[in-house]
Order: sequence, then C-alpha cells, then structure tokens
Amino acid sequence: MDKSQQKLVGVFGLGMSGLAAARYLQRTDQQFFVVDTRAKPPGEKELASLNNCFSHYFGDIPQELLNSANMIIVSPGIDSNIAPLNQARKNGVDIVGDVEIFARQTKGKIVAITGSNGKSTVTDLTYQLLKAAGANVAIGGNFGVPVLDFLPLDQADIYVLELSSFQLDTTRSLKAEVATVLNISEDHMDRYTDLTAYQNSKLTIYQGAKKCVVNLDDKQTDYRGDRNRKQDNEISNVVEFSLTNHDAKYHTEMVDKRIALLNEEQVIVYADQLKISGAHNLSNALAAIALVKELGFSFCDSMNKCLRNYSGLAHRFELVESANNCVWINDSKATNVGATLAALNGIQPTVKFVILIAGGDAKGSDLTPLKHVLNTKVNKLILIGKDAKLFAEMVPEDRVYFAKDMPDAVQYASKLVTQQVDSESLVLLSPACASLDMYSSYVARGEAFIDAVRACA
Ligand code: UMA
Ligand code: ADP
Repeated sequence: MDKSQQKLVGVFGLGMSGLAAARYLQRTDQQFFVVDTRAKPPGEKELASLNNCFSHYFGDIPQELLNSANMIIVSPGIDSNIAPLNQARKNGVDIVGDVEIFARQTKGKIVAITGSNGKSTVTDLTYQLLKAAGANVAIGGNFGVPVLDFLPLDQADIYVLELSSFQLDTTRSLKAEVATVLNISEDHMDRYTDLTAYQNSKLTIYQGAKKCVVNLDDKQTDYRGDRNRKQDNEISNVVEFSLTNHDAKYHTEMVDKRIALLNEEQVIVYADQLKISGAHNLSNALAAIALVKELGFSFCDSMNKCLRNYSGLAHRFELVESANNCVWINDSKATNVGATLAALNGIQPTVKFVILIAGGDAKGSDLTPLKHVLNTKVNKLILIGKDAKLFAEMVPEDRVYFAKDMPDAVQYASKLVTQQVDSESLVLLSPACASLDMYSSYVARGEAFIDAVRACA
C-alpha cells in the first residue's frame, strides 16, 4: 500500500487496550490492521465485528506491513522496543500507546497518577472525591476503562488516569493538569534493565504537567532529585506531600493527640475518622487530597464525607473473615515487594501469630528487602507458585510450608490457627508476586483465597 496515499494504522496487541484502540479506529472511520504474537488473543471474537479492520495476524508478525504503517498503537503488555517494532521505528513509523493518542486528542483535563503501589487506590479515591464535588469526571487507564473508550467525543471534563510505567513508555504528549508519582520500589524488573530505568519511566508523567505532586518521603518520586537528569523547563510547579515532614504542603501531624491530615495549617481529616488503615493509606489519602486541591477544588463537606467513608478497593488488604480470634486478609493485589512490606509493617502489635501466604511470579525482583520482616513478623510462611523457592531461601526451613495450591495453603493455615485460639492470629495473602503463573489475574487469585477461606469456615 502506498503510504503517501493512505494513512495506515496498526494495532499491536489485542487485549483490553488493543480492542479499545480498534473500536476507536472504527468509530473514527480509520482503516487498520491488527497484530498479536498470541495465536488466540482475547479480543479475537469482538474484532470480527469491526469491519474497518482490513487484516489481522495472530501468532506471526508481518514485518513488511509494520514497516509500511504510518502509526502503530502498541499495547502496554508488549515492550515497544521489541525487534519488529524497532525495525518499524527505523522506517519512520510512529510507535505510540493508547494514552498518547488519548492525550493528543482529548480536550479534558488529565489527573495522572503513577507509582509502584497505591495507584488504583489513589486513582479511585481522587475520582470519588471529584465526583462528590459534582465534577463531570471519568476514571480509567491502567485501572478500569482503557482510555480510547473515552474518545472521540470526550466523555468527561476531567479524567483521573492510573498510568503504568508500560503506558508511560509510549506516551510523550501527556501534559497533565496535575501529575504524581506516589512511590518507587522494584517492580517489572523483567521489563526494565534496572530500577533507574523503571524510575525514569515513571518520572515522565511530569513532562508538561502544570502541577507535580511529589512524595517527600520517597525522593525517587521527585524529578529534581537527580542533577544529571534532563530538566524540563515546563515543569515549574512542584508541591509535596509527606507523612513525616511538616514542611510539605500536605502532611500529617499530631493535633489534639490525634493524627491529622493537613493542607498547610488546615486540618482536612483525622486518621481515626478514616475507614482505610495503615500508614500507606494515610499517604494515599494525602496524595488524593493534594491532587484535588491542586486541580483547583476546595475541600467541601461532601468531599470530606466521601473521604471519611472511603473503604478501599477489593483485594487490597481486604478483610475476608474474622472468627475464633483469627483474621483472614486478602491482599492479592500485592504483586511486588513494596506492597507486601506495607502490609506486614501495618500489622497491629496485638496480633501474636502471623501466617503469610506468598509466592507466584516475582518478575525478576530482588526479594531480599522482605528478609527482615519475614524473620521478625511472620511465624509461618506458606508458599505457592513458580518462585516459592526464592522466598524459602530467606527463612529457616521449619518456618516454611510449600502448598500445592490455594486450597492446600488455606487448609494448612486453618490447621495452624486452630492451635492458637488463645492468641490473636492473622492469615494474610500478600504474595509480593504477580499471579499469572497460576491464575488469570490477581482478582482470580484473591477469589480463590476467599473461596478457600469460606470453605474452611
Ligand atoms: N501479549 C502478548 N502478545 C501481544 C500482546 C500482548 O503476548 O501481541 C501479552 C502481554 O505480554 C501480556 C498480556 O498479553 O502478558 C496482556 O497484554 P495487553 O497489552 O494485551 O494487556 P491489556 O489487556 O490491553 O491490558 C492493559 C494492561 N495490562 C498490562 O499492562 C499488562 C491492564 O493493566 C490495563 O487495565 C488495560 O491495558 C487497560 O488500560 C493490568 C496490569 O496488570 C491491570 N497492569 C500492570 C500492573 O498494574 O502492574 C502494568
Ligand atoms: P497499584 O494500582 O499501584 O497496584 P493498589 O492501590 O492497587 O496499587 O494497591 C496494590 C497493593 O499495594 C495492595 O497490596 C495495597 O495494600 C498496597 N499499597 C497501597 N498503597 C500503597 C502505598 N502507598 N505503599 C505501599 N503499598 C501500598
């Protein structure tokens, strides 16, 4: 096909984002082709109804067609630096992600949220707060709706977007109204050369942002931390949040012997008024407050009520059962070391016997930051999944049980807690790993845990 005559668009990947891209191309009446390295990609059936798709290739890669495209919309699950895409890039093809197309087209204001942990919680809470204030707001990105489902006719005035590093890697025109990197700890080390490469990917969220909300407790979230890093003149307005530093515009401090969350001198809420718990969730609440305030909203009564009633998302330190002096918690969304550390560090001192169910696909991460807490806070470590052995290497043999599956893990835990009726126990599923070696998603893993717990009750 002659490139000069026809705008040729390719969609690489036919999962949720690829399908949304295909639907968007259909709605905007553009011809496109689809490529997926999988022989049977999930979107195959729906694609059949989109007649602007003139050809598709599943399982093999049509390099010449890729080279002849004007633009390829690449899904986040595919590394945009794989050889076929690099070759296309060399041929002048514009390789972009769905978020890039969205950023170029939308007239709405973007609130952009990334970080290693807490993205979904902060994205959801920010969205709920804006909704409570009466804003015409939508939520999407890595969480929920793929962004191209919002276009071509903007579905909202404000978009609260959770953005993964994969999405940021293929985005350069974001220009968020307000952007934040919540925290940085190792994740996706199977996609990045090292932590700095991963951090650099996250920090691109600030490019062109009007306001940058950085976490003073984690210097890695501040693009100004590295003098060698290229400075972006467009980034001028930085505000900080912190659990420890009172100089931050949004911070916590003791007020009348209670932990308060403040915007400068003004108390927004007290920690004991919130339903979400743990230091990490106070940090998340501060970030959400900062985002809505920096977007220009004053903190009204309905927002305050929404903040106090917010009870968090499923599969994030979610209470499953509390009976016979034992609490069962589903933290299946803990897919990296940082999240499991937050869960273990948040355990109340009254809990005397802790069983942790962990393991899965560690995604190439260094697990040693967990070693100390595993040895000081965990009485029994029940291991599942592909990288179970990496965990076992960090604790004495007699503290470890290798479970064959989730029901086995839960039954074993149940047996142990029945021997502990006199002291408060906790069984925590917080795997520090992705679930894909055993389940279709962290949701399926969390549900398997919940089902097994209920079956034991
Ligand atoms: N894949 C192939 N060949 C292809 C295309 C994809 O093997 O040609 C594989 C990928 O390696 C991956 C899987 O298919 O294992 C899914 O990839 P995808 O790009 O098709 O994923 P989508 O279904 O479009 O979902 C993506 C996000 N997934 C990823 O980034 C892996 C979803 O985030 C997101 O909700 C969705 O877009 C809508 O925007 C999920 C996720 O796990 C929740 N994100 C990671 C995380 O949060 O840690 C980044
Ligand atoms: P993400 O979207 O970044 O994965 P979630 O809000 O879904 O974040 O939470 C994922 C996991 O991280 C859960 O186990 C949750 O308890 C934990 N978590 C949430 N916020 C934080 C935080 N600020 N720091 C560390 N861990 C967190």
